[in-house]
Amino acid sequence: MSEQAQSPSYDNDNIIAKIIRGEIPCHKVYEDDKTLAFMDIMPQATGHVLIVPKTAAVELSDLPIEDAAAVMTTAKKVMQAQREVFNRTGIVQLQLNSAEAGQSIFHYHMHLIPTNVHELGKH
Ligand code: DGP
Repeated sequence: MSEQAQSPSYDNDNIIAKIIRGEIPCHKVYEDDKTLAFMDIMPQATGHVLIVPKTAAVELSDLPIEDAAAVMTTAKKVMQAQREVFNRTGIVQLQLNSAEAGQSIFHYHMHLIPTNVHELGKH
């Protein structure tokens, strides 16, 4: 994992850092040099995917713009695949910044959830 732009509060032992290093298994759906996409272990809907940058960033404010661009590029690929595989157009894109917002793993991650926003939390 890149050490660039590391937040002072970044914990190298967070779950996503371990997944990126291969220390915790995941159901990978896409990977390139800057990003990884994998199935959420507690899906809010069928096909719930998490997209993460490989650089150490706690949240959006820590994420270098080139890594943010890479996350968005991967998100567009994953969203297209979700639409084809699950035959639905509605995909919720969600990303929480800080514990106050409900973030529970402190490595930046974007949720792509094939659902209606009003159905979130009801699964
Ligand atoms: P957030 O609340 O935005 O910080 O989302 C954290 C998500 O991470 C939550 O939807 C559940 C998911 N998650 C937690 N532990 C694991 C894990 O070990 N593997 C996978 N694939 N997902 C996990």
